[in-house]
Order: sequence, then structure tokens, then C-alpha cells
Amino acid sequence: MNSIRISVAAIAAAVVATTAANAAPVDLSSWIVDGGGNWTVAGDTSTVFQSLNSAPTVFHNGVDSQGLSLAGNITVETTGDDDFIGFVLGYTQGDIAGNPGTDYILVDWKQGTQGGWDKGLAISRVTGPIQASGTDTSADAWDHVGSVQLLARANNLGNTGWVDNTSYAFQIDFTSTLIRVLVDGVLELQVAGSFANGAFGFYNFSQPSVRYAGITEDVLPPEIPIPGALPLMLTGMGLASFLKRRKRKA
Ligand SMILES: [Ca+2]
Ligand SMILES: [Ca+2]
Repeated sequence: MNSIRISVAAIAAAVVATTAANAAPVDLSSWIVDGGGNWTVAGDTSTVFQSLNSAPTVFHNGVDSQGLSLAGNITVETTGDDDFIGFVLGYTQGDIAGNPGTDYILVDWKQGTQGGWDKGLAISRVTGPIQASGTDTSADAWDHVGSVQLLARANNLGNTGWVDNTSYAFQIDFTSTLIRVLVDGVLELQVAGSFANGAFGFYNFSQPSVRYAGITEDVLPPEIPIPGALPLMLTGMGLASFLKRRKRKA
């Protein structure tokens, strides 16, 4: 059995100031395609567009990215589909097909409820292959079963789909012990645990016309100063004792 311990801190939605003062534009021309998507980097090299209603596909930086914060805007530029957009963290080329030891984090956002999955933004851990056709509504990556283990749904957008032709500002903080996802400056996901290192990437499944624009990268401080960094088990008991400790301290 894998001994990784993952927990979710039930932090109320909070507006967190982004620390983008030193953020640098990311050159996406060196990023790597995995899976069946068609990713085209724009002339400014910090924007990329994925055009196909494809099998699971990733576009990633190919380097260990813990200690970094990635930010930018994500927009679906069509009214014609309602499927998955998102991100991967700790990714290795070939993980879609299931490398030995596959272990990465998937942040995905579905516009519409369909098949065995409800609309909304969620975070999951992937430990095996997720190959499937672009329309397979019973795939592991669609229903979040088998190789894909749901960890949590987002604080506010957990049951809310993305909107057509609407840009969302995202920020993703990735360390060995903590992952945070902010959308439009609001903390949506915060998961503490022990995470494998690997690449930052973008993810689409069965969703065409997705643009990631103005991508920047920043170096995180050594310790992210928030209480969610405590290692807790993902159980009601772990969460209850965490909240109790917080209460006693308060
Ligand atoms: Ca669909
Ligand atoms: Ca689709």
C-alpha cells in the first residue's frame, strides 16, 4: 500500500492576496505535449490554445516544479461543449498511459453534469493510466474512479461549472506538502499531504477551444504561512481533531 498521507483542510473561502510582484512570464515554447490534444503556442510564447475534443491530454513544462506558483488566465472559447479543463501537478511524460509509479495531482473543472460526474472544480490524485476516447463518459478520468481518486471539491466552485467565453484568473501553489488553487483571487482548494515532485501542466479531456493565456511563474517562500500545512489524515476524525486544536489555540 502506498503510504502517502493526504488531507484536506476545510478552510472557509478566503480572499488571498496574490504575490505576483516578482512573477515572470513563462516561455511555453519548450513545454511538452502528452496524449491526444492539439496544443498551439501563440507568438508571445506565454499563451497556448488546445483545439480538439480529445482524449485526455496534458501540456507540461517537463521539470520538477515544487516550490513554484503558476498563474494566468483560462478561457473556453466555444459554446459547443461542456467538459473538462484544468491542470496537473507532479506530472511525468507518459503518465496518461500509466508509467510505473504514476502519481500526480489532477485539478479538473467540468462545465456540465454528464455521465457519472457532476459539474464543478475538484482535486484528485492519479496513480494509473487514464487513456480513454474523447467521448468515453465511463472512463476513470470522467467518473473519478479507478486510477483517479477524488480528494476534494472546491470551496465555492465545487458544484459550479465554468462559463463559456469567460476568463478566469488562476493561481496554483505547489510544494512537497501543500497545494493551493485560487480562482479569481479566491482560495478554492487547499490540500496538505506528501506530494511527489514533477511537472506543472495544463489538462483537457473531451473539451476543445481552451486558451491558457499570460502564464507566469513565481518562486514561493520556503514556508507558506497558512495553517493548512499541518499533516492530517483525510478522515473526519483527522479533520475534527484539527478543528479542535484550532479552537483550543484560538
Ligand atoms: Ca460533453
Ligand atoms: Ca466533449
